[in-house]
Amino acid sequence: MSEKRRQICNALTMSKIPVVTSDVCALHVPGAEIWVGVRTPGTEVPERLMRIEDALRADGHDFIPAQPHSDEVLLQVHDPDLVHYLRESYDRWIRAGFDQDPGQDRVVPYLLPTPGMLDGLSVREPTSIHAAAGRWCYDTMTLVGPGTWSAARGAIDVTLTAVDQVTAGAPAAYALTRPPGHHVTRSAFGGSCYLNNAAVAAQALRNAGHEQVAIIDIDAHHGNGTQSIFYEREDVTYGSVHIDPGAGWFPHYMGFADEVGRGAGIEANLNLPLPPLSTDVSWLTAVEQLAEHALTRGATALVVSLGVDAAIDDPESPLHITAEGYASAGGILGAMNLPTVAVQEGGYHLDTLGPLVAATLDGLTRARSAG
Ligand code: SP5
Ligand code: ZN
Repeated sequence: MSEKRRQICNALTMSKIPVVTSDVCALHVPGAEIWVGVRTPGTEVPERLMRIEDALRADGHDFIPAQPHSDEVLLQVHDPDLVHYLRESYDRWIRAGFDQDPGQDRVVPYLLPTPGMLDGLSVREPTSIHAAAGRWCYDTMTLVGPGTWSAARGAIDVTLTAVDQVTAGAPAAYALTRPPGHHVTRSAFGGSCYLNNAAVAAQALRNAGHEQVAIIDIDAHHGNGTQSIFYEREDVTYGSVHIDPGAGWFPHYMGFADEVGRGAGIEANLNLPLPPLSTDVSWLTAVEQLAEHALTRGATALVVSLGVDAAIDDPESPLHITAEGYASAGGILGAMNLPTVAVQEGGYHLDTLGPLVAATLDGLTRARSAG
């Protein structure tokens, strides 16, 4: 086919990836992050949603409202007690009067039952909410406010609706999720995340009959929660390119190259940490390696943890990826030609995050159509 004819053909067949949204995702207002003990403005703000939505509307995407889904898949990837805690914690905090005395309007941990503290004893379920705050959350940056549960649970509905699109035959769907999810393990949340949207997407695709599902995580940070949920499983591969935790970056304790999976999950996990100031070429080489790893493992469906905080202007990471880099990453992922669910993770530079997501989705669609 001539290049001209191919372009015309693409224009006719190329439809924009459908975007699933829910208004409730805007209800989570972090209020602050307690960072080294100081109350700082949070960066994972509701406006992120509007900025992404605006860019995708301008680009001509179709929008689909999220449909309610049961807790079934959610409880396959998370401890029911974590889910129960998140549902109730804000109301318990207010009932205990912490908003009045000492005047803290968000749920914030003060005591963390670390392995060193417990010294082999199993963790007891604390009776008070201010102790429970450290039982389920592993940092002081991820506060629970009045709309947090609704938004986090709404993001699960957004995710599962995107999965439904793909299992019904759409080549790809994008879940405009907020809050993000990839830092949440089976039973602990943190890193501005409350429920693991990407893990829920992967599990739902498994339930729909895909024998091998790949998660590729291009958020600037290592998705320690997703890695951990699937670490011993051979049916879900997790691959991530991210800022090197060994260079002093969140999540600090996980995301190293020697974490390859455990037991049946050995070799299903691939971490590609990059040094600060890395640019497009090394980042895209890593994305290619992740795609190859997933295909070699026999993946028949793909979940993309689409964070755009590796971008050069982003305040939360020192990676220097351009919009063209994101478009090329979309191209690499699209060329895998698998049914694909992309879920939004991080990305905090309000002026560029919409165009970055749009560029990635555009790259994804073009590569598929050209295939
Ligand atoms: C989903 C996601 O991208 N989570 C990122 C969590 C990492 N947050 C680390 C925050 C470190 C402190 N931020 C203070 C910002 C001061 N410029
Ligand atoms: Zn991130």
